[in-house]
Amino acid sequence: MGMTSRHLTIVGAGLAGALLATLLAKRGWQVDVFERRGDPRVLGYAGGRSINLALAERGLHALRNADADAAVLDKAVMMRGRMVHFLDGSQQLQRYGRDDSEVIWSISRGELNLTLIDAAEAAGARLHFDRRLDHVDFDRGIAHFLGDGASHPHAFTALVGADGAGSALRSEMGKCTPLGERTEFLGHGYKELEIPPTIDGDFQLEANALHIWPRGGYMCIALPNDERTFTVTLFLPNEGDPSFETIQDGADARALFARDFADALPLIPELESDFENNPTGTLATLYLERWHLDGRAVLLGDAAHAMVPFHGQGMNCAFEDCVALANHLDGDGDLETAFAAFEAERRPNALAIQAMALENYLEMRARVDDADFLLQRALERQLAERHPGRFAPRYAMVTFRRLPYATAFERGRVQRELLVEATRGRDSLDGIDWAWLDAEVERRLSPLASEA
Ligand code: FAD
Ligand code: 8RB
Repeated sequence: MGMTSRHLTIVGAGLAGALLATLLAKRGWQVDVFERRGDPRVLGYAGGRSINLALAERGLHALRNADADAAVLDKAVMMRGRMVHFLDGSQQLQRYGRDDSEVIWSISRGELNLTLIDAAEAAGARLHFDRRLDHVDFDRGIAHFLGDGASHPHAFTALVGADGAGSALRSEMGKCTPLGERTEFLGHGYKELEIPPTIDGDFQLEANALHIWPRGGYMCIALPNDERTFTVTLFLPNEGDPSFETIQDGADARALFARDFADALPLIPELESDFENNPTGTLATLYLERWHLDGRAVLLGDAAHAMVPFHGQGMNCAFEDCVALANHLDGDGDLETAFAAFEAERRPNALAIQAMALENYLEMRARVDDADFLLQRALERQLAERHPGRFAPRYAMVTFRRLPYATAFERGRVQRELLVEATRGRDSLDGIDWAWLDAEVERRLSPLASEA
């Protein structure tokens, strides 16, 4: 966009907003960012509890684009695989990748947000804290922000909505043009609990893993923090037994843990108060038919496509959105062309990762300890080794590679069919017809493109 007005206004200095501001400011754009909360560098990060996120290759690649990868990885904890905790207390590490070059990273949301806000400011973006978007006059090009007990009008060229799942900009856009918005609730919720360090200051569980307690209809997970704590998330249905209807207070939670998560129970000293004081989160997928309002506004990240958490890709996808939007904005077209091209590129990919995230809940809670699943997984690894240029496990395509999510979804479907056909009726890989399988891999799967 080689014109005079390379100016944009970003709503939200969360994960996507702060990264996008950095990317655009580095490319010479004038960027204003308005954030509802106060400056976390002054106030300390709001939210208090240590919440961690899994960072994977897509997110890391976006951070590299902003030169923020080193600062983030400095405080990250490597997770090599899922540590499955069985009902009898035994554990098994299932590696995510081939070696330590294929891992995911547990990072603190608060620290990450601080790092990105510093990067945005250093790159020249103007940040405005305590400014909540209230309403937008699209005809006059004026957005009204509330803060410090006053209303602050701001004349904009275009608005970018990085204001999260409850996006105020999305509702303002929806008043001008129908966005075809639909929210699908999962019917399961979550509760966060904490595992502190031992008295000697050590991790109470294997530090370099994402822990999973699969229990069929529900599960717990735990991610390590660099202060040597773990954040545990209990996922339960909203109704049925057990559910957030039957598990109401701390005593109910203790009884559930004693029965189903017995090895975790002694590690969570504040189970009752964590359960009673922390809010129960809801889980939903947000679908929109349109993400932009001509050249005046566009949505990205959770504001455009909130998803369930089970692939750990919400932030990773939001970061990938930021790089894509910055690239489209660097083209020769006007803002409307860039926004439309961004939406056309990213919406099919958002739909694919939303679907894969829903599918991964079933895999995590019900299949990681299932014999058919483990056999298919064993075959999948062998095929990936025999055909590194064609066959990559879907988890690896999503987590360690950067091919479009929609491509990973489609290739994953073809691979799954092959795995199911080849293992049907078997309980081991003995007697597998490798010649047939090798030929089918070549016939059904085109070579994987390199992503350098
Ligand atoms: P957000 O990060 O939510 O940022 C929105 C920002 O907008 C906030 O700063 C907010 O204060 C601000 N804002 C809101 N309304 C207004 C307004 N009206 N005016 C001005 N500012 C406003 N993803 C992963 O990839 N891996 C994980 O392991 C993972 N774990 C997660 C764990 C938890 C507990 C949760 C809740 C989410 C997790 N996610 C994870 C998802 C990830 O957090 C989101 O996908 C990601 O934060 C989306 O970024 P965003 O910038 O779109 O939204
Ligand atoms: N949002 C994650 C994975 C995949 C792990 C695997 C899963 C908690 C809320 Cl549930 C979950 C994964 O397949 O073995 N990678 O990263 C992160 C996850 O949950 C995060 C911490 C989370 N996200 C609301 C709660």
